[in-house]
Amino acid sequence: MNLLSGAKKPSVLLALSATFLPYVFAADVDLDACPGYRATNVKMDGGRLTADLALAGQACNVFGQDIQALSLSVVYETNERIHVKITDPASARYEVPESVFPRPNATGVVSPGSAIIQFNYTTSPFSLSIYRTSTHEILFSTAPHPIIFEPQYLRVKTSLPDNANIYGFGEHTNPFHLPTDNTTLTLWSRDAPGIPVGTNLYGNHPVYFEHRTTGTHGVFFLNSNGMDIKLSNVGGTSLEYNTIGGVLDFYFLAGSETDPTAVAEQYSDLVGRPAEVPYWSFGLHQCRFGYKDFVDVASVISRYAAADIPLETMWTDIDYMDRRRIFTVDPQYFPLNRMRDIVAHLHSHDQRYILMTDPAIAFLPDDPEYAPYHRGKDLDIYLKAENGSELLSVVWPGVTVYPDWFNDKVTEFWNNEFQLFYNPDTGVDIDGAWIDMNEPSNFCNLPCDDPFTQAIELELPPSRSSPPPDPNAPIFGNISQSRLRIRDNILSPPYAINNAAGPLSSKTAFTNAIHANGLQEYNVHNLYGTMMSSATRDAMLARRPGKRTLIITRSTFPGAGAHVGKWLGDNVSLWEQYRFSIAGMLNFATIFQVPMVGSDICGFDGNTTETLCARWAMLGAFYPFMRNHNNNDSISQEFYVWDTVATAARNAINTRFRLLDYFYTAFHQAHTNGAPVLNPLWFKYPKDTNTFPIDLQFFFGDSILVSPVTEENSTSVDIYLPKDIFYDFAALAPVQGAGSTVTLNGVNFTTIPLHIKGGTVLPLRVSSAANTVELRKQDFEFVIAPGRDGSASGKLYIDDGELINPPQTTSVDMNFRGGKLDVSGSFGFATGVKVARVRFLNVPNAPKQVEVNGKSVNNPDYDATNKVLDVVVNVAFDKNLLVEYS
Ligand SMILES: *[C@@H]1O[C@H](CO)[C@@H](O)[C@H](O)[C@H]1NC(C)=O
Ligand SMILES: *[C@@H]1O[C@H](CO)[C@@H](O)[C@H](O)[C@H]1NC(C)=O
Ligand SMILES: *[C@@H]1O[C@H](CO)[C@@H](O)[C@H](O)[C@H]1NC(C)=O
Ligand SMILES: *[C@@H]1O[C@H](CO)[C@@H](O)[C@H](O)[C@H]1NC(C)=O
Ligand SMILES: *[C@@H]1O[C@H](CO)[C@@H](O)[C@H](O)[C@H]1NC(C)=O
Ligand SMILES: *[C@@H]1O[C@H](CO)[C@@H](O)[C@H](O)[C@H]1NC(C)=O
Ligand SMILES: *[C@@H]1O[C@H](CO)[C@@H](O)[C@H](O)[C@H]1NC(C)=O
Ligand SMILES: *[C@@H]1O[C@H](CO)[C@@H](O)[C@H](O)[C@H]1NC(C)=O
Ligand SMILES: CC(=O)N[C@H]1CO[C@H](CO)[C@@H](O)[C@@H]1O
Repeated sequence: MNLLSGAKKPSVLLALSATFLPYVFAADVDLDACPGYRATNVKMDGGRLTADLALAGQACNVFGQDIQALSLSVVYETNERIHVKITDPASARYEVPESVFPRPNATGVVSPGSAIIQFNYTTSPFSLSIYRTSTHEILFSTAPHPIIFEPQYLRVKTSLPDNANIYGFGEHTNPFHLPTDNTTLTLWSRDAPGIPVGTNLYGNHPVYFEHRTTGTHGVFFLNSNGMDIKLSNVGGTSLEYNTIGGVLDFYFLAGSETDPTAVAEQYSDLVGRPAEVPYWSFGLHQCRFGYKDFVDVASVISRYAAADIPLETMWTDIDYMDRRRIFTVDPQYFPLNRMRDIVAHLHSHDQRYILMTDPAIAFLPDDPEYAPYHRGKDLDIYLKAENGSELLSVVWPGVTVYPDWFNDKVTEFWNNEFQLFYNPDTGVDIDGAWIDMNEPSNFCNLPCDDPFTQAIELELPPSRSSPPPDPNAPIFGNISQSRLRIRDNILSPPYAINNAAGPLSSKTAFTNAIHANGLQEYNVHNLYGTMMSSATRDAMLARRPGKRTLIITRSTFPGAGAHVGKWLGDNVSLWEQYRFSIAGMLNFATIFQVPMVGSDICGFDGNTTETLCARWAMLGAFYPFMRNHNNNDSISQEFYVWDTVATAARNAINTRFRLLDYFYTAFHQAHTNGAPVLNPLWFKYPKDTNTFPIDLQFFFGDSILVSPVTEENSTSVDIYLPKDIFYDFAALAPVQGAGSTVTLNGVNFTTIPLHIKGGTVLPLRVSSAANTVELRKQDFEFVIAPGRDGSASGKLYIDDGELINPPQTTSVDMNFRGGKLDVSGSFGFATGVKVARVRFLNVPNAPKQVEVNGKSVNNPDYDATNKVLDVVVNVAFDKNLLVEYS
């Protein structure tokens, strides 16, 4: 949530103080005229290369003094990964701490002879390139653009193929296929109301994948400083990094010449694989800012039940807090005993509860009642201003302080607060966590020299606008590192990144704040949200040891997915944002290794409409994280509010639930090897250039092609079908794709077009259920959708859905060829359900003979129109299974 949402005084918000900022955009200097470096003392030793780099001419000093001498280190870390690092040997510069981003273990160095990409260089001026061993195709090359290395400005520029296919870099509202024509992508965590197109948003992922018909590779720049990444077509397509600190630390990932999945897997080797989430996380989540009291929250739960829409998890935003102070409940509006009643009701109905926790803590040194502040003060865990006092900011409760995630005692503090406030016996027994405002966000306008007055002007905390409920109101009734050199300009560096908030410290913590380990906020700003994420995961694990966590954060850095999931922030109820949500989600799920992702369904800011909400409920059923969330001053948008939306939601959740074990299996796969849970079309059709720009269709898992209607009031959609065989998900009839666009007409407001990709054996639950606990009691069916070669395969993974290390698991492979389906694997986890039936698609004629485990089946059902053979099986799903027809 953001202040604009509930804004009382926009004029105060927009007033940026002019006294603070000598804020200038980078002058149009000819960076290519800089001298660059000359390589000397080049030493090669197997897969390691080192060299000295000396400034190769007159310093250009564009944004500071050029550093005269640098060190180059190149390591072939694996056959698919080369690590290139350029540092200043004379001075210890900031590098992303190991504690936040653990480097991959050096398992030894491989020989370049076995590597599938190679490092190459020129000596003077020094330039580096990476090329594919097999084809000598150049993937990255800094020639002829000199490297620039100054105290607060570092620049690397690579040439790219014309109109290169670049994906990644985030977090942004941009097409998935990034425009290369004059695009600047700025990385600097920012509370970004409305997630405006082309501006820096909450998180930072300096990684891209480049796709060519000859292969896909990836480049990860390990740097947490503010930066601008520029794509340009001037003088040939190029990509330029401009960062205001740290070192040049690049990992080049070879990817593969044939399968884009390989580069995702290699990136997961580097940043960590996604944490698994509990099975229930995939149920429907309902949230909004503006539920006014506990009666309101309870009535939403009841209304979902009455509307027969499977609500899995109820959420509450900051409304529950006493004067917006974290780790408190409002004694009148959300009294603890009634909150506990709500949680008890949810848990007894196999439903869950999640509350928001912000990082900022109300600064109340004179109020002994607010114990969390004092406990933090006693442990001395708050982020400090440059002069050593607590850094003050203004967030929801008024004047606030920030926990310093680098402090040695912060885990003790955070775990303890979670144990106390979220205590199952005495507190609010949450099932997951939601962490927001962790850029960190600050409402104080620069220069913020009087946060107390600003808090008053902004009316923070706001007073409540409704009277408190009767405390006994009935609910659930029947309804209706080392410091930087002093000469560095930490507040206003010479190169001004294109931060949409203006100066670096605007609307966030001051960049001259000092962390407990001496690091300056200037360098580690972009890590705050990800560090809060790991700390919150630790706190949730301490509450429920051994159990998987569902934690949803706003700000992320590479590696975040190993701890948390992500929602795409404060979007707007607009068709444009409904469309953009797919690209945003593909970035996180496919590129950044943060697969538990979704956008606020029906939109957060502004008023949604019935048809937008209906279409969005159905698209949202194919987000990994499915949550309806809404703002304080918007009209209600729970799915039961309109009949069309309720029907749309029921239909789509029905399909999502039937597919849930298929998707759960994909998630387990992602956790195991980094293969994405969502796939852009080009991941599956890498040679089909028509697929490269597509970001309004995607695959849910490997095989379900989702093609939502994308225009307001429209009941038709133009979809691209690659040259392959597909099956309509509803009718199961074959659809031949021709590598062309097809118009689907008559797509009403309760339908979303879905196709099964040929070559798939889909494991489905035979029916949906009211929640995921009930869903797990439904039988399975297998749908066999043969590919062009007549074969099909699939996987199914099942465990208890709760434990990080489940003792028993069931893992089966389904293979179909020549009329024979073979389901085999291990059945360690007892599902207690049966395989009810098997449906074979694209069967040209009624078969003469059908057998299940060698026993002949009488009168199998054959639908000649759709070519579907439906075989009743009804055997316990605890052993291998063979179903064949001839
Ligand atoms: C590296 O190896 C150590 C010791 O085997 C292990 O504790 C650590 O988790 C590993 N780190 C990564 C990033 O894999
Ligand atoms: C490596 O770079 C040198 C200098 O530019 C060039 O002559 C050589 O052809 C390159 N090697 C390969 C295999 O591309
Ligand atoms: C590039 O985009 C910027 C910002 O939108 C604009 O000011 C500039 O004129 C553009 N340059 C070119 C060459 O189009
Ligand atoms: C540190 O600076 C802040 C704001 O500039 C000021 O309010 C505070 O009194 C100072 N603290 C000390 C110990 O000087
Ligand atoms: C709700 O209504 C049902 C059926 O009319 C009844 O059985 C149940 O006791 C009622 N529950 C409450 C809490 O009043
Ligand atoms: C949303 O609708 C409400 C109620 O009709 C109205 O008061 C409000 O101004 C609307 N908001 C916007 C952003 O249009
Ligand atoms: C969609 O229909 C509504 C109601 O008729 C209308 O107000 C709106 O302008 C239409 N939108 C578009 C994009 O045509
Ligand atoms: C919408 O379309 C679906 C699929 O064609 C159909 O089953 C359903 O009855 C339609 N709903 C309405 C209200 O027409
Ligand atoms: C993608 C998109 O439509 N973004 C818009 C969101 O809303 C803000 C205003 O709140 C616009 O500035 C963005 O362009």
